[in-house]
Amino acid sequence: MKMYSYQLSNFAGKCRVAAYEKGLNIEFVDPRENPGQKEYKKINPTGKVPALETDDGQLIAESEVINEYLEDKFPETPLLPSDAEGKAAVRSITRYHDLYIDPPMRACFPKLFGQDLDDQFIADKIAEVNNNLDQLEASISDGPWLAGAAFTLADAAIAPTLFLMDNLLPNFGSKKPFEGRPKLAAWWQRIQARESTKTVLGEQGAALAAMMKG
Ligand SMILES: N[C@@H](CCC(=O)N[C@@H](CS)C(=O)NCC(=O)O)C(=O)O
Repeated sequence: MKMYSYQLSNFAGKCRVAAYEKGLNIEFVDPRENPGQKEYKKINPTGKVPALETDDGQLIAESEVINEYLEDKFPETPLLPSDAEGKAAVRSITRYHDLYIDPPMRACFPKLFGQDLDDQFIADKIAEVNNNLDQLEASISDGPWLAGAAFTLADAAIAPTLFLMDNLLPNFGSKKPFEGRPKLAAWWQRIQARESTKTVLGEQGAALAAMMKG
């Protein structure tokens, strides 16, 4: 299998966490280098990462669809509980991530690349980010993992995004994401010690350092 991925991308990061957890043999490719963005759009019209090319040549886009596919195809190391209620609890976190947690953070990114965004716009988005993080803090389990005793797709989804928030939010005048959120802060310690997430956070860190260097 081949996965189109950027090292810094939080969406690609959540799929790399799942792939590393499951010990899968996947070739990771940056589509800006190979096959190049123009050709990549012929394979994946949105041009976004991640996308997974299966061994049969099917292209699967959208990070959560990819992770659910990996879970269906390689269930030996499960990242979803076996019962319907447990699955729903994990999926409510992954969906909350995609629909609510990521978008207001992402809306601020153009400012990092020199785009002149209105101060009030940034302030509103940062307020939304912090409100959503408060809601996440209120809804997660007491641990050790976000949805309870087992590491799941919920942890895979949230960790790479919180890496970006931890490193980038202060640029927008926000407090750090773990400040005043004890459950998330304790979880973050565990995330940094776990092999799959430690690896992905390291990959994101190297890519961020390279980007900042210019
Ligand atoms: N809903 C998509 C979002 C993917 C996404 O926004 N990827 C970003 C990187 S984090 C991207 O490829 N941006 C480049 C672009 O939009 O051209 C998913 O879950 O996979």
